[in-house]
Amino acid sequence: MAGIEECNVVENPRLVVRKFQARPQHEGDGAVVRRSIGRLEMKYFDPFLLLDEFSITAPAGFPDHPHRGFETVTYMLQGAVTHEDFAGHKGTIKADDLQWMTAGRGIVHSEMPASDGTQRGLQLWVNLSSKYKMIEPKYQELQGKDAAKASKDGVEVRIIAGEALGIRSPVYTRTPTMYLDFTLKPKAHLQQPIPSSWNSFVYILEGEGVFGNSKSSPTMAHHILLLGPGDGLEAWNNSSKILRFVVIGGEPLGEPMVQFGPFVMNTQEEIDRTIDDYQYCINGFEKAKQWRSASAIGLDF
Ligand code: FJH
Ligand code: FE
Repeated sequence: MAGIEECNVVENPRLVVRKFQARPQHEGDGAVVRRSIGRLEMKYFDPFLLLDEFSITAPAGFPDHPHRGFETVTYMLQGAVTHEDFAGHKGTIKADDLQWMTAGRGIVHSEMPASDGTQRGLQLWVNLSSKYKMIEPKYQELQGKDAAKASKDGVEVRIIAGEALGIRSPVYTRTPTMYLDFTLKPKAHLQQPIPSSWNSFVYILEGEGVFGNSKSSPTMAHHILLLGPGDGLEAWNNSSKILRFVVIGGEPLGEPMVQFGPFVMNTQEEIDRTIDDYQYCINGFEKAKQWRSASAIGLDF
């Protein structure tokens, strides 16, 4: 009977259809990432191209490199990274800060640890539909203190994109996307609506939780859980410790996708043109000519 104690916001909970551990792998210059989406077994979960959890110490990082055709979403959990692009846009992304970067027709940038100690964060790559792949690059940047937050009954949420507990994020998503960072106290239970036509998954950051079906066995940190059909997620923290995880969902683009490393287009012909554009510094890559980041030159930021 719904409605006596609480109104059921999820009537048809999504079940976990696939689950795997994101194991560490080498990336960039001496960096190690735990890649869940974007590795061989899970090349594309439309519209998501990649999810990396990164935990590094200087001097490892991601020196000058290009992107075209998608968005990178960098969310720091601990420490900080500095970034700098070929158009002079630069800054530091600190713990709890968000950078939503629309690479569009082209960005060349560096992402390097900003301080000593461990830097921990997530980077998500969201594909763009053909009509947005060649738009001018754009940034949406939000400091942790300005992030949308809500809490209720032992559930705390930071709303990076989309809506939870009646609060909306100010971030604009060209590919309709939700991105929620939940912390559940021991014994807390969550019901989070997710549009039925969207692809969605959970990535666990800390602790262990039960997802989809209250009788399923608990899953630990660094695991990704792909969710099946339904109108939302149910999760339980049956442990005696904090449970922290992100829930990410997006409307599938349903378009052909061809990827060559940091370039993501719709056809092989567009990829070939992109490789030429980057090599000859044209069609959006003009500023790459003779540009090197301060970190590549060895200057202090
Ligand atoms: C050389 N220079 C290889 C190179 C590769 C790259 C790359 C990186 C991230 C990332 C992941 C997590 C994060 C929060 C802080 C960033 C990623 C994060 C994904 C690829 C292909 C650069 C220079 C290189 O960037 O920011 O957590 N992940 C996919 N690779 C590079 O960016 C060799 C000499
Ligand atoms: Fe990058």
